[in-house]
Amino acid sequence: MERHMTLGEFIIENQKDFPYAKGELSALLSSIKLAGKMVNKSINKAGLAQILGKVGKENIQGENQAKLDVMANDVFISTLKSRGEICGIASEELEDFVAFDDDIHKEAKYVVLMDPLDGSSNIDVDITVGTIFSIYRRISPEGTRVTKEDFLQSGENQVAAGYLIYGTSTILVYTTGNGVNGFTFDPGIGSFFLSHPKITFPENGSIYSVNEGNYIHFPQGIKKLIKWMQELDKDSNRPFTARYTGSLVADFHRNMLQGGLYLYPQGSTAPKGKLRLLYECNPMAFLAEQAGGKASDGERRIMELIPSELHERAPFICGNSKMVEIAEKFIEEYRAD
Ligand code: P6P
Repeated sequence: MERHMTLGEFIIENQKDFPYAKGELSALLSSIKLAGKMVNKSINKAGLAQILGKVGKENIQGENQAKLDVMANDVFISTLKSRGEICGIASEELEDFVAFDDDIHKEAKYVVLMDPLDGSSNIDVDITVGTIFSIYRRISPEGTRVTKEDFLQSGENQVAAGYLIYGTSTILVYTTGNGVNGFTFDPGIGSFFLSHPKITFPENGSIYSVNEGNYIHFPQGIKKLIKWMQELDKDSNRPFTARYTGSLVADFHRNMLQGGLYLYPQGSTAPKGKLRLLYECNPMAFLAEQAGGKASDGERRIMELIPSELHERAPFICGNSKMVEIAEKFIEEYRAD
């Protein structure tokens, strides 16, 4: 019986796409795969932690969430460090970047930026969460200590980006600039198998994902866009369907497969939106563009933004190209309001 290719086989087969790489990127992607398996195992037991820890709501909820955020962060840092392919890591969970100062790691070519457990507040209600990562080549000289500038690169410089979605099944989705592919984890075998080859956004979409609880704070153009999406117009397949989980990875994954638009706009309470440019917007933007979609801050292409600090935020509009372009037109038309 024909079987699907494993993630490991796929990485090796596509290593030829990197003439200058001598397998380091492949080894790094494999370490992300291993860390994802370890985090997946802990998340699947999170419910048990709640049952075992029946000593009071705040203890379980707060400690459990804190533990899982920190657990995921520690697992990825230790697992990625152990392969020796990166000279440092920046994480949404940590105020500053982590430099690996020994001689072996200082020679490494790559840095990783990650959100180790995105949407973790959903864990206590058993809703899908994810891990998001970006890989860049360092710009500081090999053999020296990694610097903040190695992490403050525009998204265009990403060598690879992806996410793990811990949902009804666990899927690793990534790109190295040659399209987007998804691999589903088979816990019985302990391997990821190619399940979503060459993912592309459908040309049209009719899903939109936004926290409408923030509606009164949105710019006029976003308000007008939301009302436009809710109007009846059979020719443009409206009204659209609203789907919002509070987990970027889950909303992005569904919208990429079925066609949709994710919005986290700026608002009076969040002047630059909520999502972090480095750990959420850039990796998802790379994936979106590789899947034939777009990602902007409402005016500019996300991957062209030049970060000035590790935790800076950006308004984020991402999905089918057509839907992103419609959103940008509404923003432009009502900019003065
Ligand atoms: P809100 C999770 O905290 C996150 O960063 C994304 O995964 C998610 O889409 C968004 O924030 C949810 O934010 O303000 O709607 O709860």
